Amino acid sequence: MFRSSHMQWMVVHQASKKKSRDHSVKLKNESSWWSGVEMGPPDAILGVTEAFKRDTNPKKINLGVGAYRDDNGKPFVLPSVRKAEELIVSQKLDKEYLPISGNAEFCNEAIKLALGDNNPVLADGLNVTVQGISGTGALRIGSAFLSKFFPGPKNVWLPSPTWGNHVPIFKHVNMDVQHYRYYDPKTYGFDFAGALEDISKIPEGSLIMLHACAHNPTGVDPKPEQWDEMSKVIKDKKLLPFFDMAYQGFASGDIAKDAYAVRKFLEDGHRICLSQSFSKNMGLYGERAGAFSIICQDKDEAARVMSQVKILIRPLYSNPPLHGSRIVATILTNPELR
Ligand code: IK2
Repeated sequence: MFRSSHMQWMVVHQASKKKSRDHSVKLKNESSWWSGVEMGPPDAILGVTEAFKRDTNPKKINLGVGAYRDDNGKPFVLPSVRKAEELIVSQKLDKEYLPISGNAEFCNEAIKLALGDNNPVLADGLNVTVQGISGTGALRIGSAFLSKFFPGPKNVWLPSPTWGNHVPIFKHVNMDVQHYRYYDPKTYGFDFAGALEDISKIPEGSLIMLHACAHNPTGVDPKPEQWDEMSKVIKDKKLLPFFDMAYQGFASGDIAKDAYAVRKFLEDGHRICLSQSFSKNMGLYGERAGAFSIICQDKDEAARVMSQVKILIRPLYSNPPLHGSRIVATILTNPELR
């Protein structure tokens, strides 16, 4: 049944393809569709990797994107990841599509890692968590949702400086990008007073982006008591905090310590957005394993938000990739690998 209607479609499609081939021959002779496309600059971070690959100097070192290397400077895959892959392959799992929202076990484990297993938010079913195409994809889902549904001003306040990709991610969804002071070059530390002063001037009901830990590019994080203070000011201003957690475990070596800000803000009653990446803490860069979460007021709201997030994802990439999510879920549910 499927075959015959599919074959019919093929016949019609082949005929129309021939027509469009004739058309493209004509176009080539006249002018190109893309003659007006200007050369763009290489990406500030990934462009360094491209230049590194082209460079023939034997002493070259790639100081662009951060990724695990062995003592010979070669890419390093964590033994726990290798073991997880062996376990996955040995199960001879199928390759069916994941749901739009991704691998449910992965989503569940990801959000538990961020919030802590016993967080009441999870027990109450207040989280909407979907798998993203790693941290960047999670941020893209978040920015798309916020640009469509955030009731506050259509701008986002980012720390200065911030990860270079934050700016285009929000600009792509037509949100204005503003900055609050973060790094103090005089002390090489966190500009606590400057950050608080700027945050206290952000218009009420706005969106603020916070690096949960291991701030990129400075590596400078607020201390727990500074987070406490920031949580108060952000609450007073009724801002929506969007945490980008791309390095859980990297700042202190302790998953829980690095989640301090996220957990504290929830404890203080904030409803947050959260993007997570497993590129760095599991060294899964190319597997693109990440998650995006929104913490809602109640279960009913969570169901409505989930329905809209899925509507946004479906025409973007339909559903996320399997393998990386299986690796993460295997590691997080296996005490030895974890
Ligand atoms: N958010 C922050 C703050 C990051 O530093 C990164 C990863 N940065 O390094 C890789 C790069 O520059 O592309 C991300 C999000 C996104 O991480 P990923 O999409 O690799 O999971």
